[in-house]
Amino acid sequence: MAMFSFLATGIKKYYDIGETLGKGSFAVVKKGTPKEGGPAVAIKVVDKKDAQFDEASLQQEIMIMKKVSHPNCIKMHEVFDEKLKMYIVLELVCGGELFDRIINKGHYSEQDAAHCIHDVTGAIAYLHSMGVVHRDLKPENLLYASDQPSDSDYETIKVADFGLAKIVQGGKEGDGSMTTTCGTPGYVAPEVLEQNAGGYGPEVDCWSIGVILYI
Ligand code: PIT
Repeated sequence: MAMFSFLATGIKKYYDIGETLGKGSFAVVKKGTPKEGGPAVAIKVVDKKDAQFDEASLQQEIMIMKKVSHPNCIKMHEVFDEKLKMYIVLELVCGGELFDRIINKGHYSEQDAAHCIHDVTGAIAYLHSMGVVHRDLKPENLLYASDQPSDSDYETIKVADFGLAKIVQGGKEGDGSMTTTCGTPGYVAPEVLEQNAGGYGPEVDCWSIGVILYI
């Protein structure tokens, strides 16, 4: 059973914060090493003084991540809410983004693509069953678990960045539908871009998975 602590201060008492791993939505993600020993973590650092900072949407992201427990989704461990910064302690993965893997590999086989999409559809089916729509699926938000792939075992992918995720009730029907235009051009479903239409539902994630599969 997962436990979450929301500590008011003092992440530096518990973790050494190291190198930058990447950039999420409106934040930087750094490597963290627990002072008391134990496995390293990823720490999403959000600057509350940043013009982009939106307390309500960060609280929503944290609320969603608290519920998420799936082998193909990055897990949240704990949150440190300090005066100037919010620190979200996350599961560490070291394999880098799918985006870079496709670029660097030169070739990306159908088998690689099948494994990748298997993991992503598993994660998204789970999220949808919980009423969570990701809304920003793209190769930059799909992370390889390991940078030391073994030959026997295929490489696990994990979905990251729940910064645009939203909870919907009852799929696309009724008041559960969404109207906010968001996401990343190129991966976003047409109905998300059609602002005057009748809203959209969880299937917008399936559109993005289709574009990712094609790439
Ligand atoms: C890692 C390694 C890495 C990036 C991340 C995690 C980012 C994860 C993440 C970012 C978010 C979010 C959830 C997870 O909402 O290079 O282990 O903005």
